[in-house]
Amino acid sequence: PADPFGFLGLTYDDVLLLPGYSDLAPSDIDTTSRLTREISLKIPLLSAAMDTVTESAMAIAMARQGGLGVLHRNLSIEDQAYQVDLVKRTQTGIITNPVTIGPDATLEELDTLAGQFRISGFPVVDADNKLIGMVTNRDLRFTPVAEWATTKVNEVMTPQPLITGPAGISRDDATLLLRKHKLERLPLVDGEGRITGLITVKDFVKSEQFPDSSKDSQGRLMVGAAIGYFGDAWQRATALIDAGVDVLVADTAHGNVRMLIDMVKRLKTDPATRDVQVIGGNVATRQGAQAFVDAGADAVKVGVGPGSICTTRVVTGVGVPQITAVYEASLACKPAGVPVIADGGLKYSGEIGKALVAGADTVMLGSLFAGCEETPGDLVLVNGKQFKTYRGMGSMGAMSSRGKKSYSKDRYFQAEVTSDDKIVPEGIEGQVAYKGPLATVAHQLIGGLHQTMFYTGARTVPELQANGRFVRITSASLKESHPHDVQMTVEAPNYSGS
Ligand code: RVP
Repeated sequence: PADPFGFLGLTYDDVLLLPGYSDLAPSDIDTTSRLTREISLKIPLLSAAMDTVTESAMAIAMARQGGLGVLHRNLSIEDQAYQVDLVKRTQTGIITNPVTIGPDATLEELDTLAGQFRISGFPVVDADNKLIGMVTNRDLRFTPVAEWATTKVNEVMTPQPLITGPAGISRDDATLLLRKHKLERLPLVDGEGRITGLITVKDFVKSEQFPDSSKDSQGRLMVGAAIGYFGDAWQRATALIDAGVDVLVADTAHGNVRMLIDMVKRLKTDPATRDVQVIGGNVATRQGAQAFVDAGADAVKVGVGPGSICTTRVVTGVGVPQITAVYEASLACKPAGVPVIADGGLKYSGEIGKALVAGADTVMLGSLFAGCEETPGDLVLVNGKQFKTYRGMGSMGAMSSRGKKSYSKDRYFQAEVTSDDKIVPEGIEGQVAYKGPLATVAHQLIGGLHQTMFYTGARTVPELQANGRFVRITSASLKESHPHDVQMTVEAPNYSGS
């Protein structure tokens, strides 16, 4: 090429958004944005598919807030599908596929089932799936544990006649029935008396508490899950679909790879899989994004090396500063109507708006969420302060066979490396400050985005994307942006210094 150095790449700290004329009340502002061709989210946030960030508890919390959790894949296929199942069975008014039990099951089996699915009440059905009773944890309490192995469900259950609702009952009618009969649970049956659903009071109250939650067409919480292309990735994809996953994220650290692009193409053409939304990633160039657009991806995820725990750029010398990467990818995605996800590198709420103006539609966060109560792993106490572990999926810890088997090291193209001392990591292991429940963390992040939109005069995300303008800044300006020349004495909930 004539100019071997190409163009200058910019990242979050290189730019600020220009203020714009604003004639808005804060309540006018709407943060809804497109996740994929077919799914929109009320808040444009995703939690990263990392084994210290997103398992079912985090995915549930994310969907309740109006975002989406992407389940990591450093798990067996069965375990990951089970996590999807846990999310799909949670909250939301109506459980469409309730776990049932037979009348001849023992109380010991009932207890095991209750633990496995973390639920406390079951419809009892006959071989024909007809409802013959209800049994709950309470029914266990009056039988001594020593007799659980020999006592059958039909000896303790509440038998028919039960109060039931018709299969297609409305929310209002269900509320009336629950109130009138002071029910904890309302089983739903079809004309033949076969079980079709279950409503619990607890879930009904919760779905009122989370009006913005991300729900599928049946009212269940939405969830994403990561897959790759290597080995049994196809089986993983179909198992996740069977469990009800809404979005598959087919990604590796370098997504501009033929086998991964082929995987996306196959997922979007095979009749067994093409109805699920598929995100391809990660790329950092226009050409890389175009390859996924051409393969039929429903969104493209952008980010090579910006992650807080990522060493890809130092280990390989490859990467593109994130604002430029997002902009370049959007040049391929926008004309095709394919949303862009800015993945990694965000440190503050102000960077969400920057990513959106650069061309993203949603952002994926790792370090900003890793300190939440709902992430996997225990609290670590260091010098009287609480922390949670946070590590790269390309770190030694996530890729080595120390501890337990690594299922995801093919994300860093190390699937065939069998001995730990031959692994070439591209990430580090560390910890972040404990931040409490996701709801409070998300409140600060979305509160920041609201202010971005107010300061730029944008009522909606598409308005912000269309009208937002950057100013490039120097390192002197960056210094001016942060608090300076003062000693911080009180920590703010959305600013931790550096
Ligand atoms: P951050 O939000 O800056 O912590 O970045 C999270 C992102 O970093 C993830 O969504 C993923 O794309 C990337 N990642 C995860 N592991 C590694 C690694 O080990 N290099 N990178």
